[in-house]
Amino acid sequence: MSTRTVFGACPHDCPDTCALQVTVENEKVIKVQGRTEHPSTHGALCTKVSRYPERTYHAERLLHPLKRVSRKTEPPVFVRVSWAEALADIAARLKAIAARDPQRIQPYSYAGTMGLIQGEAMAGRLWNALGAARLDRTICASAGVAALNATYGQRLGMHTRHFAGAKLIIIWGSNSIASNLHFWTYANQAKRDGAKLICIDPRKTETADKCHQHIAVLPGTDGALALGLMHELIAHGWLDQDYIDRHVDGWAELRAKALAWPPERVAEVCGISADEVRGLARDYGTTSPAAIRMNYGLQRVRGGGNAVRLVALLPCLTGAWRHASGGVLLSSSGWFAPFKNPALERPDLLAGRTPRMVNMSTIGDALLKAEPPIEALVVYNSNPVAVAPESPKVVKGFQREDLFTVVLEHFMTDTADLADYVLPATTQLEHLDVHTSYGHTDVLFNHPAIAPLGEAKPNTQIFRELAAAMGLTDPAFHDSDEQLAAQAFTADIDLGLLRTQGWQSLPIPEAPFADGGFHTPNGRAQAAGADYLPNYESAASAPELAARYPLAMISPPARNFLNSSFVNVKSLRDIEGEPVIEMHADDAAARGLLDGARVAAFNDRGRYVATLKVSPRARPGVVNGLGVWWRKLGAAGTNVNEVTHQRLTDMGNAPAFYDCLVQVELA
Ligand SMILES: Nc1nc2c(c(=O)[nH]1)N[C@H]1C(S)=C(S)[C@@H](COP(=O)(O)OP(=O)(O)OC[C@H]3O[C@@H](n4cnc5c(=O)[nH]c(N)nc54)[C@H](O)[C@@H]3O)O[C@H]1N2
Ligand SMILES: Nc1nc2c(c(=O)[nH]1)N[C@H]1C(S)=C(S)[C@@H](COP(=O)(O)OP(=O)(O)OC[C@H]3O[C@@H](n4cnc5c(=O)[nH]c(N)nc54)[C@H](O)[C@@H]3O)O[C@H]1N2
Ligand code: SF4
Ligand SMILES: [Mo]
Repeated sequence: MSTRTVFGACPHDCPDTCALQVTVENEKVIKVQGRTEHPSTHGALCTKVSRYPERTYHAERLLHPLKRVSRKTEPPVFVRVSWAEALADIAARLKAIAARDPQRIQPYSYAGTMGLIQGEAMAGRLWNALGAARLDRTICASAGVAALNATYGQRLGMHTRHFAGAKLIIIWGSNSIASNLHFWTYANQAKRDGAKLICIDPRKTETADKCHQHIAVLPGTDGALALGLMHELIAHGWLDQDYIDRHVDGWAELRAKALAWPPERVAEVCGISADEVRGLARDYGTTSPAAIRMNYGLQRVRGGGNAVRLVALLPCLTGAWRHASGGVLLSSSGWFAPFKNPALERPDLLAGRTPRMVNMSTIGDALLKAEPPIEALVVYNSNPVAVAPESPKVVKGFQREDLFTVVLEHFMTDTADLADYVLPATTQLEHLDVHTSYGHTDVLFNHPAIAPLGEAKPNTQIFRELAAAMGLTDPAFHDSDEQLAAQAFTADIDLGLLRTQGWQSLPIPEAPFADGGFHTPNGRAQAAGADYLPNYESAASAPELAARYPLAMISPPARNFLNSSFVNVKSLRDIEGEPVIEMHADDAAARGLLDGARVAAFNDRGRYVATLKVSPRARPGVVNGLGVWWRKLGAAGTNVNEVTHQRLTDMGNAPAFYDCLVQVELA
């Protein structure tokens, strides 16, 4: 019997980017564990990824290319074809479109793997060489990214590990226990050392359960709460005027806005009490060091970018940045920017062309209305039919008979069901990759642990072979995955060390903004322009709509899924049980709905069927539709994106998933 251990990195869209240790016995992976030596993730994995072998060896893994033989509006029927046949046919179809207008070819990808190599390294080269349409990758974080760029010049923040030394931690728009486990370890350490933990979230999450206080704001009102905190900081003299004078531009303007937000007004808009506003301001104004773990939950609404700006400015006003354990963290990804090679995807192959850009968050409308039309769609690392907003339109777009769709996947997802060709891709255990992180500041290496299963190929290899089949001969398409990895970073990253140790930590200052030095052109934080914006859909901004659809619905992730990944892993699906809508007892009673009833959340866009859970996790007026189920594994072939809309956030053109009104009735 031969046993070996291989070092890897978790590929999933999660801030933690864990270092993995994979045990292979007789060429089969028998265990995936965390690496205790890796300081940032210290050997602990989440439940999902400890089940990685179950996902990889799943009986339904795609192992051969498949070609569709049924109509798009009929139940999917596929036949097995050879790689040679699939690639020749796909190449011919794409070449014919490219000869007319390459912008009618639309790539669609996101973060199924966060790896730089299996992400865009080779795919980007193909799209650039063809002059295919570009994709605005906005579906998750771009409102927050735009907000941080506008405020601080870059996506930068505190070190996760320094949360352990804070005396106050505000967890703002994040269910960290579910979605950022390794941050939670540090928060818990601070708690044991006497820190106060406060959670700001419409839902009483598992994380809220473990904090000293939970403030259940209405969705999309965080900007108003931040302005109210500023009001109190001003009124009580809790400002660090020296820090503001030296490091903040636009304070006079923001100060004037904040003065219009006394606690009573904030309380009314946010659906909380004025005392909660006052108490939170007192805690924040008088505790040091004070740290804010902001996350993406609060930016998925119309005013999400502005809300992030306002929250991000709070540590400038109290001077919390002076301490290593003070400040704010939304994303650490900007720290990697100087270490990444901008030429990896070979933008030079565009040769001066600027193809049109399509926003992935409005793919439903784009497929139905774009001019010139999208004629071909190549999807990899994403499951848009399940995860993109307003899925009735996304489905309709994918069902166009005149659309040629190729999907690279591990499984027959809702998206693969609507493809013309499905191509089997390798998992993280079968391919090489390198990773950055948006939680910590380490680069990681992933060695392949086993050979590809069946006829699966890495994304890179599929795009290499497709380029060859299309007659593209640039040497850029000959680089191996090893060579791509060697090109991913600047010389400051020691690839040799990365391969043997598995990770390399970036050299980052401990208290990065203790003396200002933000990454804006003048080094000062920018406060001008930030303001509260009400939701598209709320009683205040759309009273007629709210009369018909009086419940705000948010759709945060379920703990045991990762977006729509793992929904088909039975042991994890069994923990989640079934799609649920959580509702407060008062709202259920007002509708005569009982716990366990099969209900539908609906609005003018669609109807999402799920099981009602009458639960104190929901506040009055807000229902929680935990996401993101595969439609075909959900109830009545639906998921929560049946009812979300395609309007975009104030900054970053992101979806406003959590800015959504519905009514709920018996299904
Ligand atoms: N287990 C698990 N982990 C994940 C994921 C997953 O699907 N499952 N997804 C990964 C991905 S892609 C991402 S982007 C990150 C996301 O990481 P986070 O942004 O930390 O995501 P969540 O944990 O869902 O936290 C969002 C929280 O925001 C709350 N929320 C919703 N609307 C509002 C609002 O208007 N204001 C405030 N204050 N809170 C609001 C929700 O109830 C939810 O608890 O997590 C990653 N990690
Ligand atoms: N209503 C609602 N909708 C949401 C959200 C929400 O909170 N509420 N969250 C949003 C967020 S934050 C995000 S990030 C998006 C996520 O949306 P996506 O990035 O589409 O994420 P997943 O649903 O996990 O789908 C990723 C797919 O990539 C595949 N994959 C993984 N690795 C590889 C690989 O190496 N090669 C290939 N070819 N495929 C691979 C997986 O099998 C999986 O099917 O969803 C968004 N949608
Ligand atoms: S999903 Fe997140 S917590 Fe789970 S193993 Fe991957 S990086 Fe770690
Ligand atoms: Mo995300």
